Amino acid sequence: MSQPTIESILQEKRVFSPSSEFSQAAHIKSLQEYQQVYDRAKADPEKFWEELAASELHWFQKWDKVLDWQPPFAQWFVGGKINISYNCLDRHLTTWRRNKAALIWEGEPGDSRTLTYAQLHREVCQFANVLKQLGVKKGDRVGLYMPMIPEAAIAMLACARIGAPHTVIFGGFSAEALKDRLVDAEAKLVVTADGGWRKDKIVPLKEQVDKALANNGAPTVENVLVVKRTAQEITMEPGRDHWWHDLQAGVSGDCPAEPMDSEDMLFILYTSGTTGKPKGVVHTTAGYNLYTHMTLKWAFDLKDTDVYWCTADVGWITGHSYIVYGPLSNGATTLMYEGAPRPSNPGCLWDVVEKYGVNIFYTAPTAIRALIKMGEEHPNARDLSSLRILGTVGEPINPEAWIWYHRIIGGERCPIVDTWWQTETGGFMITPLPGATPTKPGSATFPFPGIIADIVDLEGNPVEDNQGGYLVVKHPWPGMMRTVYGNPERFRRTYWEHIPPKDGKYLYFAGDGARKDEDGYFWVMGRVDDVINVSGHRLGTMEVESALVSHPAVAEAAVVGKPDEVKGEDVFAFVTLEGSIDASEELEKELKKHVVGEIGAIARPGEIRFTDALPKTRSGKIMRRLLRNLAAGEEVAGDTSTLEDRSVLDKLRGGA
Ligand code: 7RM
Repeated sequence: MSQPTIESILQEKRVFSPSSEFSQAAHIKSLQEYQQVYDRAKADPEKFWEELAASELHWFQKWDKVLDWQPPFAQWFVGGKINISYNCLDRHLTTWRRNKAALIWEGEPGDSRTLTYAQLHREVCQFANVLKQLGVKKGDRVGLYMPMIPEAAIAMLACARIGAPHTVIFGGFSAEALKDRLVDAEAKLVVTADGGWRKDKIVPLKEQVDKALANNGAPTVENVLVVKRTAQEITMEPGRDHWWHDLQAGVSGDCPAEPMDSEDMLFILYTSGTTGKPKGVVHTTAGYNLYTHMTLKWAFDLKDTDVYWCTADVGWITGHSYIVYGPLSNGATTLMYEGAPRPSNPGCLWDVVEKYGVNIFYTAPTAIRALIKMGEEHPNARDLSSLRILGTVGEPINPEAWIWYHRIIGGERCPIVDTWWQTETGGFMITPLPGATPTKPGSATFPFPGIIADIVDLEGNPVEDNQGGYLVVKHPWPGMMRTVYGNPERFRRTYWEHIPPKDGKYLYFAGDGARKDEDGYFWVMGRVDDVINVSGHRLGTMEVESALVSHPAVAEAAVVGKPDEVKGEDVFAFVTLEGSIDASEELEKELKKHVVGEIGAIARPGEIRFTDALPKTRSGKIMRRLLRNLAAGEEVAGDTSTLEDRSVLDKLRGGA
């Protein structure tokens, strides 16, 4: 029941419509209204976004031009001056929201904290002043390697306030991966914590930072700020390392937001691709602010009274757009949770829903599948009646998980909002609007207003309904990534030339395969490149292969995704060893550990199969399709005539 199969999806014919009470109270109230808004946006996207920019955001100075499109490089709201931290904080202080909960934090073990807009504003201003005191200036990059604590959001907003782009590095990444990202971003300062809670264990974040910076590993980093969270023993390097609470104490809470150009860089976030090292996805200020604001408002039908909870980690785009910036820009109450369901506490999510009366809940299919396994007695034993909308993101959701979510968590009354989007897109691209869109389990339904999406072949020609093809976007949108940090050519190649532009018309290539059904519903099938999706996290097979071959015992490695009931896909590695070295269980363990050290626990191979040779074509290309079949325990399908040495395949099968 892991990944939806084509068969299960083609058979999926159920349609779920919102109740009329729900629709009447929603921002967008009917499919007809969605159609009207969509058509208006399509007819004149610039006018559509311009009107929303004027009515929804605060500007220090208005723009001169809505869109400057020099394919594939876009600039939105050119000439405008804006600050996203102002839009997330200051502008709410002059309204009744001043004393509204901005951030509710539920920590481990049993800690909690609520910050009102006024309190969050003060903390952000103070921390912005701390950054300034340490010499951080507009344009300097700041690395954040944080647990899920309020200080993560505070640090992001403080960076945005002074115009220092942040780069958040997920706390599950290894010291090696952290170092690579700090080096690529040329970070001047790192914010971290002594440790963080992950399930029932402490993750030694500061120790990883020490490792990353050892031997001048990231030479641009001058200072490290450390939040005291878990209070275990750590070493502080005099002159370089400072406690957050020491510097925050006594610093002024007055720090006016810097008026930023619309196109000033807001953040870099690294994500995996087909080739090479992870790419630094660059997002800029105004377009990202507007896009995350509008998509959250309409797709989650956000109301001022809602308690909104997204379970992602701030280390991923979902945490950036939909824990921090989107909700706070809307003046919402956003909940941040440090914990995770685990055998010792299988009902913890539902305790949080009950404790705070959560109204909107947003999580990933992999989490839903893990919760199904834990048993419905846990949600059934809690009062979940506050919930009114349920969201999902990260991978295609299998209809079985969709139905369970709808029935057991949503009590059959909550619309399911299946949001298709990417780190690169900044915000939701294909998503139901819960008061308007009849949903089909497994389909992300229709494009958001202003988004022109299609399914095409490799030449860019639209394919017939229900024919599989490549998911593309045909017009720039405000939340789109602007470039790959330091590598505009890679940006052009990866996203805009994979399907060659025709008559000057550029198509954004998402890297996903999809189809559109006879009713125009989009069904995203998954990646069509060498990216695997492990528990909703993107991982380049080549990254894992590089990690494996950096071990002295490994000669060659090929990594594929193996279907997994809970994770969606698991990492499966085929490895050939250096001449004199023998395969052993011990070596398998050591290699797994090595990958964790190079990348992080999310990349740990579930299985490593040692082999004498890898199946290759006559031109030397590894035939991954065959390896995927083998990993899945399937018959090797399709054409094998290009295989150079057929005995390799027989041997690999023998090992199965
Ligand atoms: C937000 C996020 C992006 C990739 C994307 C897809 C897959 C995400 C859905 C989905 C089907 C969805 N950013 N994906 N959401 N596939 N339905 N609702 O996940 O950059 O980390 O990953 O995730 O393959 O290309 S991401």
